[in-house]
Amino acid sequence: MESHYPFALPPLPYPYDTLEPEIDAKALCFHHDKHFAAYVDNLNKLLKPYPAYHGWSLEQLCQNWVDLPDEIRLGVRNNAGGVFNHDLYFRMLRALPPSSPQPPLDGAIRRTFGSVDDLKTALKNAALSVFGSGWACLCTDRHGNLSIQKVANQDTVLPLIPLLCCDVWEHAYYLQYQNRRADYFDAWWRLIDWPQVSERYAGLLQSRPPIP
Ligand code: MN3
Repeated sequence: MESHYPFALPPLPYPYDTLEPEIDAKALCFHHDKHFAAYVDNLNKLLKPYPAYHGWSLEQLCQNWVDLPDEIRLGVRNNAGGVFNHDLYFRMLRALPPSSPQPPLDGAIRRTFGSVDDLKTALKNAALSVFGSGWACLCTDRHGNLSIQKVANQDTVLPLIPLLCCDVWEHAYYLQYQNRRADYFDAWWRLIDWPQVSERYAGLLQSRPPIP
């Protein structure tokens, strides 16, 4: 992602049919090219008349929207969050075959949840219990402590760092799975790019500030 305004839609990092049959090309195309694109466009439109905020990073906009003028505050909260969440969502998926977490993430998952299957159960419970639209995320803090968080709408888990986020807005699955959110979750789980999630975790650990 660009670090500040004007934001651009990141291209889908794989062809539209890569994730079939778990997520079909039509559903993926709508989700990326229409929904994700709309968050990017709306965010730019909101910020355009406010050059004072053109230097703000996406993370700053997501976390400090309360400091924005009244008339764009809610819009920026929703659309900056939508950009942030979707950017990670699409980047952390890949074509089958299924992969598995790598060190040091695998050890952190065992210590925190018991096993990868236990993590799946916990994350699935979170995804299924989001009321209405939102996200279920595997997160880490700056010290590498893992947790599962749910957020509503397009809020983000910041200042926690999301490693992986499951979009449970109906637009993410209704075209293909209708009301079957659990089936969509299972399909999404098979598409997780664990090597990339693991690399993200390892990278965050390496750049963490020293514990005072
Ligand atoms: Mn979505």
